[in-house]
Amino acid sequence: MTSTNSSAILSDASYARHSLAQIAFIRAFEAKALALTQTKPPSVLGSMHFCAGQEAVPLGAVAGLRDDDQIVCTYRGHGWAIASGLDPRAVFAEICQKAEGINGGRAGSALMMAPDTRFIGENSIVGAGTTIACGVAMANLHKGNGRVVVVTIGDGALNQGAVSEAFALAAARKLPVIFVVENNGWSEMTSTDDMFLAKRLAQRTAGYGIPSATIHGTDPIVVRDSFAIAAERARNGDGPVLLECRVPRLWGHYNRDMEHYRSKEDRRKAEQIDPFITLSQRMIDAGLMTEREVEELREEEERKVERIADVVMASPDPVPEGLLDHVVAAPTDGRPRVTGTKEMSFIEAVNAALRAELDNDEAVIVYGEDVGKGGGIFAASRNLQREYGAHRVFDTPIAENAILGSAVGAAISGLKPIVEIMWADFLFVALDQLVNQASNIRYITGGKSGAPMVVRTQQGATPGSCAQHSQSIEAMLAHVPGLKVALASSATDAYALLRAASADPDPVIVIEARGLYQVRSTVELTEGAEPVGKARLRRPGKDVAIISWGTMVDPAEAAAEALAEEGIDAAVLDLRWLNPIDEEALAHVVGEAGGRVLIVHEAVRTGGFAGEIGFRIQELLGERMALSVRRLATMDTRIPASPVLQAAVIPNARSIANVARALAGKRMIAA
Ligand SMILES: Cc1ncc(C[n+]2csc(CCOP(=O)(O)OP(=O)(O)O)c2C)c(N)n1
Repeated sequence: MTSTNSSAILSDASYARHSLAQIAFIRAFEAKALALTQTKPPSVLGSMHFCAGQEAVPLGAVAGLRDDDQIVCTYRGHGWAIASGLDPRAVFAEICQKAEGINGGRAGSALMMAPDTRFIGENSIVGAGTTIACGVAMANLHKGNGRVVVVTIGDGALNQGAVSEAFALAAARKLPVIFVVENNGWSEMTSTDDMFLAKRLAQRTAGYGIPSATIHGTDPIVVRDSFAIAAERARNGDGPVLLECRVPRLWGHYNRDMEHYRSKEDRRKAEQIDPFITLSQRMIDAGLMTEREVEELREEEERKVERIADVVMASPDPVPEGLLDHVVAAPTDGRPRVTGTKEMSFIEAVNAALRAELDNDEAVIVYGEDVGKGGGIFAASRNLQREYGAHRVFDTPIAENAILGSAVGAAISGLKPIVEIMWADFLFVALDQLVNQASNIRYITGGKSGAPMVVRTQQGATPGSCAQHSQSIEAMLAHVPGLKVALASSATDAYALLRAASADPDPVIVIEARGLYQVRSTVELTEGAEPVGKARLRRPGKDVAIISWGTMVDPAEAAAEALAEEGIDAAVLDLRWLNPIDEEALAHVVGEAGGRVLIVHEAVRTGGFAGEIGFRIQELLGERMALSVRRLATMDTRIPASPVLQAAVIPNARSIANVARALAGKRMIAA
């Protein structure tokens, strides 16, 4: 472990003095914030996580970095935000959830973001920032701008899967990332010693080939110089570094922590290495400051904080007007120009759409497991690496959180990642990056930033596919505000929807149908893309409307054809988008069919999206006409591998026709 001796401070006197003032400022800043949560009643509500004792890490790090290097940090990020150069008043206002806060009160203390600056943001999901930082670094490499990304985690976060995935991706792609472990000896209420056998946590990355060091995080000179060395290495193309910064946790885990689990002795030891005390003592010992000057410096910084707090607390709270703005971007109304048509299979259409996007925009990158050299296990990206280069089309470690998290980071940074998650079932090991991360960027930043990324995946049962490779999961994704979800039911739409997703400024998940990959249809090749959220009427009809998406659209159409032979006129609407929902198309097709509607999906019944669509129809039309709404879905069961068993639980053209016939029969009786 490295530390400087007292004499080193003489040659760095002005930096040391500046650091002491910054530590005093951040300490006073947080003490004031803490006090505001402790008034009766509290002046500020909610949790706050303070960096008291850890201040020298952010300020030292920033001193060792280039001015445009970026920061991704944790919920314990007040010090990082201030050291990054954000206006302390705007930071304080955000902590107090005020309108003038950097996120207008949408983030609060633990999720501040400003990706349009060098401060990418905090993260309240332990470890999640690490894969996002990888994506920011990927964008830096892509642009060749020489920027380095610093991502901080606590010691406990080292045990998160996402962090291991970030190490793997950063190592595989030699990303310019500095991983920082702020080891304060505690993870919430659990002592670090109880969770690790290793005495130096920095050893963790040895197996990844990532060099590391353990340093005194209380010494701003050591921190600055260590970061400068790590940054130079990363900037030179030598890949990531990990710095374990040993720091004391002077206060509780958060503002209401009574620390009943912590011994007095442990707290006393922490106080002994308080960076304000140790640094000021060294300044005094070196004859650079007197005790009185130290005291005056501290009082001066406290006065600055008091002035900020007074202004902030007198400033207005956010207003509910505009509350729903920036959940997603405002809808667009683009019209693609058809440049030709071609008959192709579903998977060829995906390949053609990827190719069009790569041609269109240098910012498009395509990656995932086996996506690069191998061209994807279903050949979606076949030949693309050869044609567009390994810097734009590449393989990743088997690390779904790293794939999605890096896509978030790259998207925040101006790239357009189109990533593949091989099977929809695998999304579950990494959902955090969609549900907690991608979905929040636009909302929290009030539209200043977004995460324009596309996630391609495929789902559904095919003969022999096991229960972990056959689920239909669209409802779980469509439930999340901030995410958009499309399902393609043909080659035609595989192309159109992927192009639409790529043109959209928000995170979009395009769910393909593996069972249809070899099915051919005529694809309209286009310049530009249609806007998101448009359904496609496969067939008009007056007697009953069948609404479906993905794999069930073809069976619905086959059912409608069979019913036509019986004299029943059934409409088929391919909804295509579950979020946003095309309400106009929905209301129209149901209205035309006299309110008789059948919703069909391959996903299981309970919690399936038919429930949402049925209620939406009720809300849209319930006061205007009598409605008769039915649904047909896979039974509430695990999906068996045997094709015989699969056929017994999944809807098909015959079962769809049966329910639709019964619905249409009602009309005939009424007539
Ligand atoms: C994925 C996840 N799991 C658990 C939590 C709850 N939690 C918040 S902070 C924390 C402790 C983290 O400890 P450490 O990584 O050492 O960082 P420190 O808080 O000490 O800075 C826990 C368990 C969370 N926010 N996210």
